[in-house]
Amino acid sequence: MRPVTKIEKITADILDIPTIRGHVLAMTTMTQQSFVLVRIQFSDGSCGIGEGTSIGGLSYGCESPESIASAITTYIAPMLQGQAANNVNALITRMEKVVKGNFIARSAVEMALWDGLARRLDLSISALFGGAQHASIQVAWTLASGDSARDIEEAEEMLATRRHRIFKLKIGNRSVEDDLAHVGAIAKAVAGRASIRVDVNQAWSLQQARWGAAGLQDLGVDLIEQPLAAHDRAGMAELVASHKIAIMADEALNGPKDALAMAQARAADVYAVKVAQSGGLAAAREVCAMAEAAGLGLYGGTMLECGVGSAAGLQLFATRKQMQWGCELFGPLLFKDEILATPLVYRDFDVHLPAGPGIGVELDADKTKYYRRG
Ligand code: MUC
Ligand code: MG
Repeated sequence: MRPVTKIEKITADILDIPTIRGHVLAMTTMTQQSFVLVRIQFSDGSCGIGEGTSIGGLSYGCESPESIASAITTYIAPMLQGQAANNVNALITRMEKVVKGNFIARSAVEMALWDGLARRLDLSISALFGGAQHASIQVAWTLASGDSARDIEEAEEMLATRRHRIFKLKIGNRSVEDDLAHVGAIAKAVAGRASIRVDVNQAWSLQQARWGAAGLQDLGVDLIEQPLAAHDRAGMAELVASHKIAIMADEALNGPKDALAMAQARAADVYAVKVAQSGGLAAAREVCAMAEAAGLGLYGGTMLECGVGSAAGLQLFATRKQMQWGCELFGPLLFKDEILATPLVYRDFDVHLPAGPGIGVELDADKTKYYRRG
């Protein structure tokens, strides 16, 4: 009889990498990103890697890089070390029982568990999840330099190099009037050549959103992401019912229960599904299924992860029948350096599913060491 493979050791390291330019969001301006990299060693000599990343310290959500790393090393690792490794579902239940909240921390560990299992089976995660239905997915780029002329220049470069033709504009930091002027200038410059969408990151009141949605619709913008506070389902439902422009939920979706409630409230046309925000790959798969069952569109979201988390998201999104709105797994392109041995491929407006087992990517050991905090 083969010995049972056990979880031997779980580590979590914070890596800090500068961004290629300031990334201006409604709640913060990013000049670097901090990733939590999880590595699991198993008793048969196999390994698994995972990533848990948020945005702007504690300004985006209620987990920070430090809290993610600490939840993993202090609570999750001691509880999982020594456990049988192959029943990932049982390990997810164990984590849920002992650690409340901390979705990103649990997601990072779960990712490494799936990665390890898939590698042992010599399968990709998409194969383990039933099979990929897409070899690549159209990938958006976020224009968020804070300056309209620079954003237009960036968009032109992305179109010319066939890297992106979906642009998401970060707004909500200025008045609605100023934001409409900014979006209008970019939409006019690339009219007929790109899809323009905006992400308000919860910054608008319902009154601002009524006005903003009408203005954006007139400018030919395709979609508005999370215009209102995450909890305001009734407000989102009003926008869905009264405007033709698509309304997408992002921060409102923290796992399958939110996905069900948002669908029941008809509070979105599209779900931005984020693996970390959903609480892991398995929960994110359920969020996708709820959107599909409710007839909503799917979009593969990002917490601006490096190649590890981005590849994991891609493995999941590739298994869905349709990703109508594409994805935004461009994280690795926003940073000054790459920590994968072989970077993800961005070509002809798509990000391509890597071929290897597990998440499909390997770390560059020197780079990982170089950017490790402390
Ligand atoms: C968000 O809210 O969607 C995704 C892309 C980007 O530029 O910021 C993130 C966060
Ligand atoms: Mg968003």
